Formats: sequence, structure tokens, C-alpha cells
Amino acid sequence: MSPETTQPSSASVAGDTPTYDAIVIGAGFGGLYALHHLRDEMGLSVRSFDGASDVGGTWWYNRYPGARVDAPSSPFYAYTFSQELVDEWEWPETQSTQADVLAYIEFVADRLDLRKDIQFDTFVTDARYDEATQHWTITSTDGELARARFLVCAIGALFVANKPDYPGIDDFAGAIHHTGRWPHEPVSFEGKRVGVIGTGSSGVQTIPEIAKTAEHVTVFQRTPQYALPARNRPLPKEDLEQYRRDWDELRTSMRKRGGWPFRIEKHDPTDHTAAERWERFEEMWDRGGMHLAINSFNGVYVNEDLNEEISEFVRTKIRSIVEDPDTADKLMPSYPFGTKRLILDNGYFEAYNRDNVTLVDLRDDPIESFTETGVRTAEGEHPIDILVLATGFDAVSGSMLRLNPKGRGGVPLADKWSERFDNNLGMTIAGYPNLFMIHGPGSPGVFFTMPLGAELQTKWIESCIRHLDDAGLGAMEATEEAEATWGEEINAIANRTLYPRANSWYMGANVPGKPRQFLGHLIGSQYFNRLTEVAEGGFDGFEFENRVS
Ligand code: N01
Repeated sequence: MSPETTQPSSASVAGDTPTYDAIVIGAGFGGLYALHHLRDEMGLSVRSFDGASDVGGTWWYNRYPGARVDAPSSPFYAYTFSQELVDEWEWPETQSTQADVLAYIEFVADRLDLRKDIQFDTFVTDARYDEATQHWTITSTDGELARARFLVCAIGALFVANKPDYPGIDDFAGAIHHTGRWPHEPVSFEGKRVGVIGTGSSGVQTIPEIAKTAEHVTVFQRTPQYALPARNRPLPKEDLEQYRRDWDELRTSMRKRGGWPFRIEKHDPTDHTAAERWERFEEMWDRGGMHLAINSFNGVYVNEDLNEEISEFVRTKIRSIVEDPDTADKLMPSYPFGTKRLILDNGYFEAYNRDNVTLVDLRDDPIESFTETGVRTAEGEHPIDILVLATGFDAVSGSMLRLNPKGRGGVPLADKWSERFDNNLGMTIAGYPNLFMIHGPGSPGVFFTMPLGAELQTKWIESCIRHLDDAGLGAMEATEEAEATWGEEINAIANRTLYPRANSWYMGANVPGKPRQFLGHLIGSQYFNRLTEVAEGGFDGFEFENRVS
């Protein structure tokens, strides 16, 4: 599909720079909803920009073989605001593929006529706030793009690729593909020796797919992972019809239950013997998806003993699937279950039973360097033709730091965030008036269903804009005191759980030198109630400025 770039319809011009009420950066789930809502529901002039050639955001970039939503998704990993969209889209499987999610996003863009207000192939490299005019100006490498009163950064929680800098990696003569920047033309693994570094969600999804055609796959694993069987299956038509009929109610449940509509079956572990608990683990494993984590027993993420029991249960499962005991040993995870992103697998552990898949445990046999033709580890050479980097992202804060907006006094965000990602409500930053983040640090982001989270955050942006306009005000920004309190709240919630025990990207631990700070709000329902309370209570924790013009 070729992207459309039209001239904006309702902008004014200051000097040579088109000026809007709002600029949205990003045309993924978050940015598209923000464009629709601010433009169509609020009547604002809005211009969107995206570095990609079409809509989709994460789903435009992450097109590696095997890419799927890492949750049982259909039809809930989608927009919830429109019954028409729910009625018109057919989801074929319970765990949607990347291609299906992207097709859905393209359908929504068509249906809401969004592309006419998006400038594609335009990577925004800078954003500056002008205190005198209370406007943001954004630029690309080609020069000034636009100005607006409000800047919405929907630039992706998982966007900035994390690339390892092993000695000699640039000397490797074969193709290198990062899962988060996968080529749009097909990549053939037929007859190729493939090295895969990384065994997070992306690696676990792609390794079994690549192994189907490659001559050989060598997996370089730094940390073994818990992965649960996805049990993906066709979504029965009658289930989809039922969801459509119950949509209003389901949507309300999603809002209250962490983004998914299903009631959690609350079992107290102390009401059961160890044998009964094990039996229930088996039942949840057979059901597949996230059931083991969310429906087995209360307290999986806080109760160390229960967590160790589930951890051992999954280790037992891995041992029962992987035939070679030495390989199985290397695959044994040791951190608390669920404290790195839980992974849904479609044949990952089984892939190690193939003759053409080898596992290198980097804890015992670290990578020393790359050569033109392969990887040299402590124990020897691994010749490869193609290198796949499934090494993740500088998550959540990375894309804001790459944009590095300049706020009051021209202060770059990178200065403010050099040691902590201070912000208020995961959406606003002291010193950066009228700038809003979707899925920023300290918001539920990946811990909630992201399309619904973006809808609810955008509704809050609406209440901010209405508050300003109703009172004749020009700008609002978080106070530093509110940021400090918010940071303490986020940490307090995380510290009540086992999450901080793992070296995860949730903690910023995957990127060398990144401040160690829990990056999300773990209780989505509480978070969104809080947004409503702040708006209805007159925006405690914010400062306001009169409008200058
Ligand atoms: O990235 P990851 P991902 N040398 O950071 C390893 C979402 N997602 O792309 O664990 C060697 O999880 C790293 O090792 P370690 C999902 O939320 C969504 O897989 O840090 N190895 C790890 O094994 C997910 O959580 C969908 O020790 C290195 C791997 O690379 C998030 O994206 C689909 C290394 C990175 O795992 C990120 O997943 C897929 C190095 N220098 C993903 N650096 C959906 O469908 C890193 N690693 C929505």
C-alpha cells in the first residue's frame, strides 16, 4: 500500500511553518487513536508524523518470522472505542499474527480516513518549546516541519533497537537483521547457517520458524526464559459474535481488569496441598496462554514460595520437552517466574529437538568476537551466514530520549533524565509544558492492553486541553514535587512484588549504563482511576500559565 501525503487542511501558518493545535508523533496504535480523537472528536487541527512508510508503528517494524501478539489477543488487542470497528473486523486466530494486526491497523486508518493527516517517511529528530509563544516546533533532518500548542509523543515503548557491540560485529560479512527492524522484502533462510542472539519474546517466536528452513540455527542465549504454551487456535466465529454482542460490558471489564476482560479465578494457595497446586498448574499449562500466571493462585508475583513452586513446575515441563539433558540444563531459568516479560511459545522448546538447532549458553561460553564468517566464543568458532539480533529494545524511555525534546530554557530531556526518568502520571514532564507521552515511563504501557491504554490516556489529554481552553489558559506542566511523589508511588508498587529481582528490560537492566528504575505502573485500573481523579479534581500536581496569544 503506498502511503498518502496530503497537505494539511486546517492549519495556520506562522512564517513558513504550518501551525496546528496539536502535533502527534507516531502512527502506531497510540498515535493513530490520538489523531482520530483530537481531530474527529475534539475538532482540533492535527498533523501526525512517522518515520515509517505507513501506519502500524511497532507492527510495521516487527515483521520477523513468527511475530505474534505475545498474549491471547483476539479481539481484545485492538481498539475498543467503536462498536462498528469491532463488528467489521474478523480476527482469525486467538493469538494474532503480526500480519493480521497490521492489516487491522491499516483497515482502521482507511475507515477513519487517518492517512490524509499523516506525513510518513518523516523521522522527527527534534522538538523545541518556545516559552514566548507557548508552542512546540518539530524538525526533521530536512528542516522545520510544523508548530503546535500541544505535542503528543506516541513514539513507542519498544522502538529503539538494542544492538550488542561485540568486538568485530561490524566485520561480519553476512546479513544482520534485528527483529525490531526486519526487512520488508522476504528473507530466505533456505540452506543458510543462522545465528540468533537473544531469547526474549522475539527470539522465542522466531527461532522455531527460522529452524523450519535454515540449514542450521545456532542460538546464543544469555538468560534462559520461562515460556508458556500459547495454544493458539482458530477463533471460533460464534465466540467472536458473542464478544460483539457483549462488547460494552467487555470493554468495561477490560478497563477494570488490567486490560483483559476475563475474570481472574482467585485461588488461595494455602487452601490447597502441594499436590493439588501442582495439579492446578498442570490444568493451567494445558489451557495455555497466560493462565498459569494469572489464574493458578493468588500471589504469583509477590509470594516467593508460590513463585518458586511455579518456577519449578515450568522447569519440569522444559525438561520433559527437551530430549537432550545437557541442552535442557542450559535452558533452566533461575530468576523468579514472570518477573521478565512472560513469553508465549509456539514450539520453542521443541525446536531444540531438531538436528539443525544448537544452543550456546553464553554464561559458560561467552562471545569473544565476530569474524567475517561467524562468531567466536570461548570454546570455538560458529560459522554463520545470517545473524539475527533478537536483542530487544531500549524500552519505554528510549524513544523519548532519542527525540530528546528541549523544554523550558532549552533544557534537553537527556539532561533531565540522565539519572531518573522523572515524570508525572507517566504522561507529563516538569519543564516540558503541553507535552504528553503515550505509554511513557511510569504508565501501565506493556502491563495493560496497549490500544485501550492509549485510548484512556488520550481521553485524559482531552481533559487537559479542555481545562486549559475553558479557563483561557495557555500551558500546563507537572510540578517537580508531583514527579517525585509519582516516582515513589511507582516504585512502592513494584517493590511490593518480585519484579525488581530480575534483570529485565522492565528495570532498564538490558541496556548497558541505563538507570535501573522500574519503568511501568503495575496496576492499570488504579492508574486510570487516578487519571480521572486528577482531571476531575482540578489537576493537582500541575502548574498553569495564562495564554500569551
Ligand atoms: O527483547 P527482550 P524482545 N548479548 O529484551 C538478549 C515485546 N514483544 O524483542 O535476558 C546476548 O525481551 C537478552 O538477554 P537477557 C514484549 O513485551 C511483543 O524479545 O537480557 N544477549 C534477551 O534474551 C517483549 O518483552 C510482541 O540476559 C543479549 C534478548 O536478547 C518485548 O517486546 C512480540 C544481549 C532480548 O529480549 C521485547 O522482546 C515480541 C547481548 N549483548 C516482543 N543483549 C508482541 O507480540 C540482549 N540480549 C506484542
